[in-house]
Amino acid sequence: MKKWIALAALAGSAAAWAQTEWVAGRVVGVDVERGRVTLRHAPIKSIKMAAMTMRFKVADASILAPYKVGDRVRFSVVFRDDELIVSQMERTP
Ligand SMILES: [Cu+2]
Repeated sequence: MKKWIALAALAGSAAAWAQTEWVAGRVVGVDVERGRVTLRHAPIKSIKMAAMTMRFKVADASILAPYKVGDRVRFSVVFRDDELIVSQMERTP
């Protein structure tokens, strides 16, 4: 049973990885110390979230270092321990 659950989890994460949804956003606030970024983001279809401005936790606070308010970005989110976090982010023109 345990083995089955582990396999299902693996399959699930592989599928999620294959379908990474990049979401357009604009940086509204950066808190490197707390590993949080506030983004005004486009709808996130995979989790049925409408466009809004919200604060996200990031997977690794160091990814925030190069960003400042006003930057245009694209990012992807994942659920980790029941929490929505930004796993990847990059600047867009
Ligand atoms: Cu949101």
